[in-house]
Amino acid sequence: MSRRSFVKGAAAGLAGLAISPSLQAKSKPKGVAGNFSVLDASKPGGIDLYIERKDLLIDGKVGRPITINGSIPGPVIRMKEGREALMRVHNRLGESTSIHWHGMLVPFNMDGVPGISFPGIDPGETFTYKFDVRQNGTYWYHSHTGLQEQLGHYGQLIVEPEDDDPVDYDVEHTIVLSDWTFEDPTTAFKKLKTMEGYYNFQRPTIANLDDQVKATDKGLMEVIGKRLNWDWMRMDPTDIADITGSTYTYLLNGRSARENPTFTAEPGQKVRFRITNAATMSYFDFRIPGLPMTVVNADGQNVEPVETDELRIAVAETYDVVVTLPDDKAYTVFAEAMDRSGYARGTLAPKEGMAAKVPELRRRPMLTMADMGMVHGSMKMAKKAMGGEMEMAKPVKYEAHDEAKVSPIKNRTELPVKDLPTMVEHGPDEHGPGSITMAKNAYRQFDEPGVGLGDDNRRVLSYGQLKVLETPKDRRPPTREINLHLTGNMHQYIWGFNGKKWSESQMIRFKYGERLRINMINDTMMNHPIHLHGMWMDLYVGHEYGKNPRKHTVNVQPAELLTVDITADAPGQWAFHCHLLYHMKAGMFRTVAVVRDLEGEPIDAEA
Ligand SMILES: [Cu+2]
Repeated sequence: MSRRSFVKGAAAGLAGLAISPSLQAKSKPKGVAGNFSVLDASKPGGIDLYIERKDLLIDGKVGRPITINGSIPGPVIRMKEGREALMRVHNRLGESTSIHWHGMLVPFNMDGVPGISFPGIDPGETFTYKFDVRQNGTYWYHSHTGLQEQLGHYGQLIVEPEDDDPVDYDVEHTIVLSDWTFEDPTTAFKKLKTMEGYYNFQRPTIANLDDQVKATDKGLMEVIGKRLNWDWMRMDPTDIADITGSTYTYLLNGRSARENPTFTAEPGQKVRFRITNAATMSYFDFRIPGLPMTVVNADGQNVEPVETDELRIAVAETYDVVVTLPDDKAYTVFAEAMDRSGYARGTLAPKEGMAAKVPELRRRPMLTMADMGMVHGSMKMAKKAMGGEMEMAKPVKYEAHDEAKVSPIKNRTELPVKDLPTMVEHGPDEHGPGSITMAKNAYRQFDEPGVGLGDDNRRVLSYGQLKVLETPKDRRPPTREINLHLTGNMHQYIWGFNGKKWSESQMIRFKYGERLRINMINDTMMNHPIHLHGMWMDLYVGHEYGKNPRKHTVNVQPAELLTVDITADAPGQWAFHCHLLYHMKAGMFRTVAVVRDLEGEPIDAEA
């Protein structure tokens, strides 16, 4: 390479960064986050992916992420439906690694979860992933090893349809949202374990009571009274996120808000954004001020187009939206962290170098008693109400109980598929110290956009608006149901299901070929994005049964009762877990075994 071309290359790599030449020389940055490539895994011979620790400039500072082919996020991997995909993954780390293809239906030994579906990829080793692609849409991939995902080990995955794409668009852009920290993720996890609320600097205090009065439209005495109530419960109404912008830099395609990554289109063109939330702990509220968005795809599945102004994207979900660039102006692509502690941002414009006004962060939302299921009546009414009663689960001696006990095996009678109960009351059963609080009631919330949304005259997407474009093959009514409580103890940072961590739990068994139902009951005051590997979850949102959306990740809101139906058509054993990385690490994880009989071992699970 000539010196001239080298200099040109380096300048291009640093474009858009406000860095003085002297700083460039001193820190010798090896590259900038966000310079990722596009690879075709369906081409003959497949592709090679190199996992490597590397210094990169992130938000202008030197970080040491886990890169894939030299970048964070990793390359956009494209595949074709009906063809084989082949990826050779080379581990150049000093530790084991893995790649999980999130939302893809693959044989279990290609699913990439160490300890569940394969042993992991040792340092210096190469693992070849090979599978037939049987679906299309927007997906993503990431490490399923330790806390590697926090270090940048993720990327987008796009599967092109075999037949005509029902989505009409002129230009396509990919968006990977994530949360980066310059801290060691292991240190962050330790802080969460030992210092409750460590990253939550926005908690209400006497000093900011005035702000709270403004934020909630309540009188001072009422706010103080409410605050005392929360204190008594040893909970915190600002527990919106465990980790916040105090440590996180929110990234869009590896770029910080001030780096302003730009997406170009001609005025009049229809732009399809494929959006993945690859963050470990952060939900984003996504909007493009001034442009209505048409949602066309959710979790890789085409949906009936629905127009909206804003959508909340839970960790691990994907959405595709189509917008039309109306003129030769710039529009801000804005992804605000759910707890309002920061944002990721880009620009849609006819050319590079343009920018529009960046909206201000909104006020941090406050949880209400209703979010803890403390108020009777409809959620809409309840969210406006204050006060109410609180039931505390007494921290009784831990008593192991069989998951099968809460998973009654019904006779093969068909369960209803319409007009399911709108509310359940929490029974007298205790989940042990793994669940410090219980919502007294859990409610259907599929028409609720979520805490902090829907109050500012914007249309906000809710799950209830999602309808599959084409009814999937198997919509038999389920014949068996399992109740799964989402439980947690924030003070000890224990997260689990039915009061138990993964290490204390048994496999959840699905019978091969059956249709079964899981009722998730969120006993905690946090949102949890629950992900099932290998099989779809048909999400009950009250439509005609064939129209309910199909998801790989479902967000369960505080005190929500949420129901999914599943066809157990994937032999082997699979991961089923909360996709908040530190919740998963703390134990909010189950092994699902697809078995021939409900007492038996997983089918073909010798790997
Ligand atoms: Cu969780």
